[in-house]
Amino acid sequence: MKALKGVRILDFTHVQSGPTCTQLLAWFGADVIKVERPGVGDATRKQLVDVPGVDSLYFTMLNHNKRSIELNSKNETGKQVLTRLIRECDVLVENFAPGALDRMGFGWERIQEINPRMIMASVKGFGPGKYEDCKVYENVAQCAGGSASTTGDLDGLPMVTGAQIGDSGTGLHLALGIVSALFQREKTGRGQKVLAAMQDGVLNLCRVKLRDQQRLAAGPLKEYSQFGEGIPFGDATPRAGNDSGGGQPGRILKCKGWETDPNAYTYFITQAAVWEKICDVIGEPDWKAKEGYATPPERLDKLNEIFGRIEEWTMTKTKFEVMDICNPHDIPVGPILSMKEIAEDEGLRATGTVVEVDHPERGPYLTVGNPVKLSDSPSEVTRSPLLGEHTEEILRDVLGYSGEEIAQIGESGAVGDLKIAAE
Ligand code: CAO
Repeated sequence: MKALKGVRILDFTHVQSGPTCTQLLAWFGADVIKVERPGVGDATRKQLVDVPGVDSLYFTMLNHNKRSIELNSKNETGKQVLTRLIRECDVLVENFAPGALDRMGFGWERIQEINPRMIMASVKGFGPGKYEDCKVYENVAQCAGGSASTTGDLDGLPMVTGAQIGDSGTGLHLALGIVSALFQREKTGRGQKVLAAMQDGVLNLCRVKLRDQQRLAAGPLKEYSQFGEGIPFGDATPRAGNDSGGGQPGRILKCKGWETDPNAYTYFITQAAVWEKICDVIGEPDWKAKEGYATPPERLDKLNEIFGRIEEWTMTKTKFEVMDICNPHDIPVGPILSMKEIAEDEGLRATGTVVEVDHPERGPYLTVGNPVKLSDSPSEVTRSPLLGEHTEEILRDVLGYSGEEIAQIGESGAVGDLKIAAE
């Protein structure tokens, strides 16, 4: 029994944002039917190819637990099949460029006519307004959502982050909207439109920076390193390097081996509540009561010196030793883990967060499993579908077409080459 058992998703998504959303729904037990252009499919199947001739990791890692139907939604027979699919499904998820669904003839009004219970969920780059017609990719959203202007060094360029907060982040937001709409439909019997704009999703994840924008009106942001260094603030939330986003000073510090290992670093937070323990651990017990060091406000103009001293200590330890020593004292530290270390992490394998999946064409590969664990609805990760692998199965089992009808649909050019002969 899975949480979303019985929910059928018509997955019209491509690239990353939409597929992230429908993959999550599939992990929670929804039947996700991915609609792909015959012979072409999701563009990511052929992007960043590491093994020639097989689906890329870009595609496989975003499309687990789904079924694939090849369907030309611009072909007349294809439109008839799509109409039947809309009737049979609970949710249509799409992240086409603005207006693409309308051009296909399947705008919101038409969808409601076909199935008033249908929930239509979309990712778009921007919400309604000046930029609503723009096509948008990850880094555009990071820039427009306030992330890039607040990320990076104070004297450096705005910076994008490796976490795909625009694509995968918005997919997550959309999934929550869909589940909420399904819950509401239980009471109203009606579907509704769900929109997650990438700019909005990124801004939601950057809300502490909008908090700081407003705090600026009351004076400089004292927890930012630039305050202690005497650098004046401008009129917008500045970039803060590796300062922590909360009220407690934090930095990334070198650990043993940093000269040759680009990830031999730890994050270290001088949490006020454990200041005395930090002093003991780094061998500066006098700082506990010393004037100018004893309270957080006094320390603000000495953060470079304090972190310099802590770093002298962390450089004598590996990042894991720092963790082992500091954790029992509740001193917040975190090793900078490389993707190699994460891929090899036994603990992440044990929880199903990192999973090895077998693929008939590419063989075994690693992926990220469901990061949200439900005690009553465990997720198993099954491989992504080959292009059109389930076309006939869906036409027959979901839509009830006979073998003869399936053959006719095949001949119409609406579905690409059928993988299995009609009955
Ligand atoms: N059968 C027939 N036609 C199909 C089809 C199918 N099964 N599936 C898609 N198409 C058509 C669409 O109808 C569209 O045709 P028109 O332009 O004639 O209306 C066309 O394929 C291309 O769709 P698109 O414009 O969405 O694709 P693109 O590669 O040009 O743009 C993207 C990609 C991501 C920039 C754009 O889709 C977009 O802005 N999406 C919203 C924001 C978003 O999700 N961005 C995240 C991208 S990374 O996750």
